[in-house]
Amino acid sequence: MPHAPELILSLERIAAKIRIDVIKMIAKAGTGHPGGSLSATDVMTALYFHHMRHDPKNPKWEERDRFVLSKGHVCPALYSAMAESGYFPVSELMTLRQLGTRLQGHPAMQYLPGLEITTGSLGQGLSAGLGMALAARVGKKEWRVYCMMGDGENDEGQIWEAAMAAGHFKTDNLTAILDRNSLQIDGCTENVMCLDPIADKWRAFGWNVIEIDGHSMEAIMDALDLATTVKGKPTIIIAKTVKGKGVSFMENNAEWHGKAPNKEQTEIALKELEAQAAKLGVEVSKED
Ligand SMILES: Cc1ncc(C[n+]2csc(CCOP(=O)(O)OP(=O)(O)O)c2C)c(N)n1
Ligand SMILES: [Mg+2]
Repeated sequence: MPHAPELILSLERIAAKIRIDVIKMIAKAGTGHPGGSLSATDVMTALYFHHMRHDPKNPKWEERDRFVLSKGHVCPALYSAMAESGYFPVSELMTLRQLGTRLQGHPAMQYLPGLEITTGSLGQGLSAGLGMALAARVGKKEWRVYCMMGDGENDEGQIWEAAMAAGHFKTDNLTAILDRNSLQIDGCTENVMCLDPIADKWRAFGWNVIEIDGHSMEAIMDALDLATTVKGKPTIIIAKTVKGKGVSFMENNAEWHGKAPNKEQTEIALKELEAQAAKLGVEVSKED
């Protein structure tokens, strides 16, 4: 069923805010990963603000859907989605990477309620998500598992062990999202370790594959809906994205994988993102 234009617009507005948060957080910390945070923002927004069943005021709610951020380095986007949806105060975002913060440089579940798992060492999230999905099946639970991976992360062998097992066990309550921004830490994914034909590879492991524009809110919402209807296999949504999306000098530039913008660069980035937000009708407060 098509989604109402007002819903799509409201999600686009939230995504615009999250991108602003991401830049402010990383700039304040002086360290972090903006590129992959900005590419993952739209999918994460759709999950946290519409698609997933969860209760920010009750993070341990047994019936909640589970989200696993396997590419843990992009946690600024996750923290912002969590704060903006009510897990903790938005003001806490500015503690990213400070000593003693709950918002560690990679997600640490022992500190922050709402995180399902500690990640950062790439390659492990899909295995954990698969375990959760199987646990739901054994417990006859309705909840679903969503696992977001990076494309560079798909170089990890453990991903393919989990992929094979998920296909074998026909875990149709598991939806993976591949943030296909075509860049990783050292440059173009196809030069570091050729992934294509990536869709065929996942299909060969027994997965239903949906390929979308990962910045089209409409396409993201349709794909997430479709994934829940597929029976007998897990689904992977290959979301074609732009690393650094929304900030002109960060877009498609591997240099911005894991570095904070300086003062001037932050000003330019925020000006661009705030203009995009304003176009969508978001009121941007200068004090935030
Ligand atoms: C096991 C492991 N090896 C290496 C790293 C260092 N590392 C951090 S991010 C990254 C690149 C990830 O690229 P990708 O998955 O494409 O992430 P994105 O482009 O979404 O930022 C690497 C190699 C790590 N975190 N874990
Ligand atoms: Mg990548």
